[in-house]
Amino acid sequence: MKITKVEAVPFAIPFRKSLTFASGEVHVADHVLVRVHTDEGLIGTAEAPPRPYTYGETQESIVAVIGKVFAPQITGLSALEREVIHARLDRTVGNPTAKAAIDMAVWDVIGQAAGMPVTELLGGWSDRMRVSHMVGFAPTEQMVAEAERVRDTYGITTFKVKVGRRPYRLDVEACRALRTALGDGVELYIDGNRGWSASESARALREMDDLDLDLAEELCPADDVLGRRWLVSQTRIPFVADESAPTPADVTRELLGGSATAISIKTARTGFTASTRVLNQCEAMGVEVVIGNQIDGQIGTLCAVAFGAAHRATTRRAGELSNFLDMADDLLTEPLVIESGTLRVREGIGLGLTIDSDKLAHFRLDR
Ligand code: MUC
Ligand code: MG
Repeated sequence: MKITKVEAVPFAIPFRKSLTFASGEVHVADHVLVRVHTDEGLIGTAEAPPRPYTYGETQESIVAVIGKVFAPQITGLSALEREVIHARLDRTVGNPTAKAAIDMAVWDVIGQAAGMPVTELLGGWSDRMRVSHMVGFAPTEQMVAEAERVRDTYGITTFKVKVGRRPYRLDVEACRALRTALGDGVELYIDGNRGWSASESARALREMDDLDLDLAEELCPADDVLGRRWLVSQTRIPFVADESAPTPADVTRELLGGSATAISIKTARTGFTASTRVLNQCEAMGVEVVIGNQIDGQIGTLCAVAFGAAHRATTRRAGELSNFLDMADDLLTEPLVIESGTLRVREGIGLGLTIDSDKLAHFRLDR
């Protein structure tokens, strides 16, 4: 089962509704489709979503690093030599979504070769996850209207509210309006994408103390080391590290340093292999996790639910699995469906995904 080729195909699909947050905004899914081919004719598939404002990767850099660095390093290896594949990829620092997509595509090959669903190979805990929806920056009434629409249309009752604007009271007002409109039955949590200082975060959290927030994520930069520790030490809800903990080593540093008390696991940046390491670390240390979203398309979301549903700890909270709903189209032949607030894993061997060749021909940028 030798790897014969690793393809990196750039494509662009517009968002019907863009997502704006403290560190950036997304109007187009300018992602990279990654396909790992083997000598037995199996093809594993995954997608890499560049987030330049977070990790510095761009669509062009992902295509280049896969084509020039990673593909030559792993071509000729067996897809079963995952440790060797990772040792080669990990010689290069950074490039998380390029590495993660290769990892997940390799798992897809292994699942297909074994004739088994990847989600069952990973853990097989459940066949579904509850879904959490991200509400981006907008005037308060629009944020409320969006959450109500998503609740009424998809049955979603967990919302992550993007915060980190200045003055911070804009976000306090939006969160209060969401709680009032949606009632006590929904779960609300916040993600600042490092937009506030530690002291702004502390004030905002104090003013929202009565809103029954579940989690607070990346409210201020982890690089404000003492400020962040000071904030986390006084926060009464789990404080989630997302972009400050993109690798297992970062997870250790943030948790042991007191800069976070929970971890966002994103298959888009740690694939299945390193996500398993992060999850094992967190379970061993008694730290809560949440399945995050890197503003993935349907391929990435299918991967996230395959991993999230596979494990007990990742199913405790709703997973962030709905960003694809705002995209104008996608590449799967059979679209993902969110019903009654849940997303089911895809049945079938491997990752169970099939790419619509007409759509790929239409959206790919390298034709
Ligand atoms: C999130 O949870 O922060 C926005 C930027 C990014 O890196 O991921 C998304 C969502
Ligand atoms: Mg986040």
